[in-house]
Amino acid sequence: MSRAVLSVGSNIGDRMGHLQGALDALAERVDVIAISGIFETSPVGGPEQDDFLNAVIIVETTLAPHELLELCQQVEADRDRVREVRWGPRTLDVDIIAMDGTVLDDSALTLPHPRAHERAFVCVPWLDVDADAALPQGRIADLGLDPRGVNARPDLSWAQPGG
Ligand code: A4P
Ligand code: MG
Repeated sequence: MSRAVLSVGSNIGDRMGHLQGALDALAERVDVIAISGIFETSPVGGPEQDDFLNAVIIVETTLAPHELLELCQQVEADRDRVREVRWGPRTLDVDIIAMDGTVLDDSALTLPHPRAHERAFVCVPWLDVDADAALPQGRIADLGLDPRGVNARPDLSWAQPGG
């Protein structure tokens, strides 16, 4: 079994519905170990676009890294994800942030995710589920990321997967 850290984000349409849909679909194929709270985040990079909802989901799986990527992309496609602009608006983005200590860099998959350590919209939710979260760049809690633009939304909550 490998443990993987997944980042989910949405900034089009029923954002919470898309994140919940991602959780439900993932839970059918992998073991969900922990889920962060929901965060409202200012867009980073890309064109002018609406705020995102972001969260982190920790899973355990026997899938190989590329199989997990394929699952993430299937889950995105099921939420009508259309790839138009890099870093542009999306119904659902599911990225693999890290998978145990796996280091990998090919045309389809880079692990750990090469931009995760500089992104508060990934790291703040990750710390919310795992205070000891770490990347090769160091402990996330020690990276000194600027948390501005990343705000907890305690009014939003997950439903039990499949419930
Ligand atoms: N790919 C390589 N490594 C990975 C990985 N570890 N996980 C490849 C997932 N995919 C990986 O991704 C492009 C290609 O990256 C895929 O075909 C896959 O083979 P994509 O999802 O089609 O496009 P993208 O998400 O626009 O590109 P990218 O480079 O993954 O974007 P980022 O860096 O993830 O940024 N601002 C806020 N507030 N919240 C967000 O969630 N997201 C982004 C996307 C930008 N700004 C944001 C947010
Ligand atoms: Mg992506």
